Amino acid sequence: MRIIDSHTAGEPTRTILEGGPDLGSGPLQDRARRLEQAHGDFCKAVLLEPRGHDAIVGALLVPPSTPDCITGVIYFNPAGNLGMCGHATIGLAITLAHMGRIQPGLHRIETPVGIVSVTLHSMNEACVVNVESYRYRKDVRVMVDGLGPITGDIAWGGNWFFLTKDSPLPLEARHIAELTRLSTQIRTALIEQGITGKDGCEIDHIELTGPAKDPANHGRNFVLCPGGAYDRSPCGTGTSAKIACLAEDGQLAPGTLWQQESIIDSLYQLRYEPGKNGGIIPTITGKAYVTAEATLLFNPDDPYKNGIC
Ligand code: PYC
Repeated sequence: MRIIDSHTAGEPTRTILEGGPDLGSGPLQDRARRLEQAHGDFCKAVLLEPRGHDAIVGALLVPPSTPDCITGVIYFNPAGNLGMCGHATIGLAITLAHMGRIQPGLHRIETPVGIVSVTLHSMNEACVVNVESYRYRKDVRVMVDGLGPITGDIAWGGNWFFLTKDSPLPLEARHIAELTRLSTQIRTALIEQGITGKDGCEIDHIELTGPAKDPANHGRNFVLCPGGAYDRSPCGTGTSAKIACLAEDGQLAPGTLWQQESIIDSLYQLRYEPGKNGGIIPTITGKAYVTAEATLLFNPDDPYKNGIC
């Protein structure tokens, strides 16, 4: 199986160029569902140790159903599929440029939650116009064991997020283990208390937000991803959800720059335009670098050929 690895603002993406499972034909959403339901072993084998680790997001290239898209893509992590993925879309664009498959300019990419477009600025920088993002519920209180009540907004940015107003702990890299533990407790409490996104969708990403460390920036976050790893990047879909909340509160005007820091100090630049359905259309700009070109081998005799789960 041929792969190319990259990282976007520190967050890894593994693009699978060939050798993935046969998902049949039809709408991309259906093929994505088949990947999740019937090929969990494949996803874990590609991402987890001993070939990888739990922070990697997989980007499986598939034929698009819409002819003007350069590719279809299904993003997944060890816990299942992602709807959209900001960092992985920037990583994918840089990977395709590295392979000589795309040139600077605008390209459309089909994801299971809609078509996004990506503009390749250079060999290491791209911007993504994300799917329409919106706040679903404001000031939702969840009781968390040992922490008490935590208030946050529920918003969609291509995935579902619970965004706290403040972080219970300073957003500093030395607190990553504790931030991971707290965010996991919040996610568990949301599930136990039946607090969901629209149509009962599970809120699988927790975003602790706070003020920027560098006064040149506008916000900082810690994002817990569904597999239990934290996002090294400022999380493209998570920051889309964040600026959707700011827009609704009248705190960020269309076209205004929002510079978002991650927990490891990496950066994205975002702006938005109003969407057609009352939400916003975010544009996320970031940098990515290719880190490896490889062929993954799966020896049938290897007891860990499906990953260490
Ligand atoms: O950048 O959207 C993102 C993302 C989601 C999960 C990991 N990264």
